[in-house]
Order: sequence, then structure tokens, then C-alpha cells
Amino acid sequence: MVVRRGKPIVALAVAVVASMTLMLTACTSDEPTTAGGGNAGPDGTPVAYQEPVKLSSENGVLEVRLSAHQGTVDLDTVSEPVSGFLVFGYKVLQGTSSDGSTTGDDVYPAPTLRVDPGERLIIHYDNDLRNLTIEDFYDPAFTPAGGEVPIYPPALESAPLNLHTHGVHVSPDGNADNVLLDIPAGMGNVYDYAVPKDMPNGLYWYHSHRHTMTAQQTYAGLAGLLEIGRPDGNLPLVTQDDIPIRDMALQYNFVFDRKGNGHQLNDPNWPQFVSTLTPPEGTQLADGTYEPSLAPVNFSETTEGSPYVTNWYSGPLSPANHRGQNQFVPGNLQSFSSDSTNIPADPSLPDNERDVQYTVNGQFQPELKLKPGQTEIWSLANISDFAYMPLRLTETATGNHPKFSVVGQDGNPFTQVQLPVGGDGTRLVIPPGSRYAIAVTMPDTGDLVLDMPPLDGAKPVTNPGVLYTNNGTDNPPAELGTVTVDPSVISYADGFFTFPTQTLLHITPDSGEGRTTPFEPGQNLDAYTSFVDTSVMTPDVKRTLTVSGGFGNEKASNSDPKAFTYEFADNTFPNIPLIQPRLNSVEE
Ligand SMILES: [Cu+2]
Repeated sequence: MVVRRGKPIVALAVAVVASMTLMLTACTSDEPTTAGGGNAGPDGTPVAYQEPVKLSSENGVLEVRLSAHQGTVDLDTVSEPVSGFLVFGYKVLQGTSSDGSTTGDDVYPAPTLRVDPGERLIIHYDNDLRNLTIEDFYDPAFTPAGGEVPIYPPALESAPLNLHTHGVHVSPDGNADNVLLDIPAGMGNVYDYAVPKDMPNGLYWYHSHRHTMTAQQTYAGLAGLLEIGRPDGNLPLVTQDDIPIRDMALQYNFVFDRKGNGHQLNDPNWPQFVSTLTPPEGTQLADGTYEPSLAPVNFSETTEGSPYVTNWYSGPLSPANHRGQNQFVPGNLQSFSSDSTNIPADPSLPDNERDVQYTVNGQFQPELKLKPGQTEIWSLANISDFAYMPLRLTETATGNHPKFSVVGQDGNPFTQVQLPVGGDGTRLVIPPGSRYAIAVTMPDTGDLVLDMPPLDGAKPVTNPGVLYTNNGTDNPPAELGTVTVDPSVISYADGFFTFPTQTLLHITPDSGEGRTTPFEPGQNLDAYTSFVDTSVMTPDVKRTLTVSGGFGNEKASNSDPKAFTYEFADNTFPNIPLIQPRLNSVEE
């Protein structure tokens, strides 16, 4: 009894101290706060830019324990801790950490790991994904042929996982970096990576790669950065001019009722994987009795009266099913209209109250201070599962969009500075999994802004839609209509998904004068790289491999709520042709 009472009192004491610290900070300094909830609601202010805790090798080895489990994370734009994340608890067994910690937990993104080429990375990897209580965490694997499609995908109470060091030159065999490994909940694996001595310096990342669950495990937080040597690529010029290097992990999160009651990480894929094979009848939608509801799983717990709008489709498998197309667009940027209802988009809603937010190192529009004229290297890593993130820089004093000087990609230093192909070098699209190292110079006057800009030539996205209105019960009334996303708020569209415009990072002038280092297109970088120029070689073998795919063909099950196949040489995995190139041969 006494022991049980102890816990709440300690928690209360910690909460009081924490809020006092917050008040003191607020009173004595106008520095942005880094506390959870610091940028929540109308009184929120941008938090100070920060990077995830970094765990680095010592005497040639980084040895850590990473324990994956369900967790609760402090987001800057939510006043309460947000539940429903999957996080790594960490313990440093050999190595150092950037904040002096030897253990930590509930961090988002996951800790950054750092080893040099030729060193060892040992990860004691525990799967504690047990006793899960996340209603929209499920396995979206297709229903077996002839099987019954459930109305709601059943929530997983536990989940297998594995570990993948994305892009690192290591063995995929056995219990090494094998993406086909299945580590059941309650078990673990020791990953012992020998990073090759001749691997170039660069930024990589790690995440669970358990097929069919990779996306939601990555989205929910089981992903972090991995530095092999220096994330700039160990460029001689960066060493010579002592240029600061930053890691920026790009992610997104969907918290439906961010400033209200629903302090839960929502799965944006949910409306895609509920089964509407049986269409609604009569007044089922209007009286809220039609199953499934496409609304977030915690809809009834969110603020009463909240609307939720999403694309609608019911009936058998069809290319007309565009559910999910707007799932990465904040609700306030979508408009809904029907004969009786008209909900216009509300782009004036403060960005920090959007339900879907794109973040830098888990922070929403953080503030970074740089000396005017200072050049830095930013290593940007898209460690999200799905988000395509086009980037643009703006110098606010002039409105000028500086070109991106790219010095490396996906962990490989470039031999020369290159410009991205988009927007005459001013638009850099970073797809999921990719990393770009860029040189950025703070202008002499004004701020610098990094954002996801409007897409030139974007068209409005219009679809059949459904509007749910939360009435505090499990039977929210719904009505059908049309959902539209205005082209002015679209930064990227690929036919499947649409992504919004959003500011990502605000850079304001610091006192003093910075040191400028030019990085001009074509300038030699003289870094050690593993790139070889295959364009000048004569291919030993030429192959033609047709990549295709689609909805509703004979290779996808017609009884699935949503089935799409990717085909290589007219077959789907695992029936694709086996290709065995000879070592040291060149193929085209
Ligand atoms: Cu990956």
C-alpha cells in the first residue's frame, strides 16, 4: 500500500519542480523553451533548435542496448505528453553521449548513433513491443485469398520487429542486418556491425524493417540517425574552415486533436485499411451506425463538435478508390461541401495547431540562431515512412531563394558541388529514406526560412468525401460530399498522395559576424568517395526489366479493401526473376 502510494507523490513533486523551472525560464529569459508543450496553442512560441541525443563510439566501439516499447513522447505543439508512440529506451554500454546520459527513454526521434569507418557498432536489440494498447497499430498485410476481410484491421497486442542500418555496407546474412529477420515480442538479437574501413563518411539512419510493419513502426518512432564518421562526408574544406555541421531528421506526425483532448499519435493510414466492401444503407451514415467509421480511433475522446473529413470510397476494389490521398494534408487545408454543409478550408489556423505537422528533429518550426554570413553544412535526412518533402530556402530581407549547394547524397560525398534539378536549383525534393548534405550561408541581413513551398502547376485535388462530426459517442453522424485541396497549399503530389506546404525551420540572426565559405556548383570537393563513373565503362551485360503495377489486375486479390501490386518483369515478389550479376562486372 505504502509502496503503491509512493509513485503518484513522486510524480507530483517532479511535475511541480518542472513547472517552476518552466516559469523561471519564462521569467528570466526570452530564449525559446525546449520543454514539451512549449509551442502548443495560442500562447506557444517556437522552441530552440536542437538535435537528438548522440551516442558515439569510444576506443573503436559503440555498444548500446536499444529496447523497443510503447511510449509517450513530449511534443512541443501538444500541451500534454502524447501516447501511442513506439520508442527505444537506450543504455550506453561502451561509448559516450552528447548530454552525458548513460540511459534514456521516450525520445523522439530515436538517439543518433555515431561510429567511424573501421569501427564496431554493437546493438543489443530488445523487442518489448508487448501489451500494446494502440488501437490503430495493425498489420496491413493483405488478407489471404478467400479469407474474410475484417471491417477494422485488428489492433496488435504485440509485434515482431528487426533492425536495418539503411545504406551501410554490412552483411545482410543470417542474424546480421537481415531485413527478413523476425524478432518476436519478448525476444532480442545482438547486432554486431563491423563498419568497413573504406566506407565513405556520411549520414545514414536506422529503423525497423519488419516487412508489412516497416512503415508504421518507422512512423511511430522506431527510427534514428546513424553517422558513419562525419555527416558532411569529411570534406577537406569543411575541416579547413571549421564549418559547423548539423543533422536534421525530417519526420511528420498526426495528432488529430492537437490542442484538445486527444493526446494520441494517430495513424494517418487508418482510413485506407478499414473495409468498406459493403456500402452503407439507408440512414446508417447519418445516424452513425455504419461500420466502419473512417474517423480517427480516438474520435469520441476528442473535443466535441470536432469535424473530421477524409476521402470516401465504398464497394469492391477499384482504381476509383482514393482513400488516403489526402492523409498527409492537415484537416484545416481541406474543404468539404455537400448539399447541406459547407466547411471551407482554414489556412489561417496557426501552423502550430495543425493536426498533421512536419518536423525537424521532432520539433515544429524550431528557431535556429546563426551569425550573419556564416556558412554551415546541414545533413538533412528524411526518416519518415511516406513523406515526400520538397525544400526551399528564403532570405526574408530580399525574398531571394538561394540555390541549394549539394555536397553529398545518401551518405556519399559528391566529387563536386551539385545543384538539385528542381526550380533551377532552388527546390530540393527529399524522398523517404534519402539524405542530402547541403552548404547553407546565413544572409547578411534578415532571416532565413526553410519550407515546403507550393508546387508549380499543382492542380486542385477533388474527391468524393465524408464528414464526421464528433458527438462524444461511438456513433458520430456522417455525411457524404466532396473534399477539395487547393493547389496553393500543395507542395508535392504523386497521384497517390498529396503533401502540404509548411514552414520547417526559422533561422534568425545571432550577434557577431559569421565566416562565409563559398560552395559553387562544379567546385571540386576532393572528398574520399566510393562513387565510380560507370558511364565511361563498357557494359558486360545489358538487361531490360519492365517495372509496372496497378490496382485490380489478376495478381491482386479482388476481395481486399485496397490492393496494389508492384511488378518487376510482369511478376510480383517473390516470383520476380533471379538476377545474379558477376562480381566486378558492369551491367546496363
Ligand atoms: Cu531504410
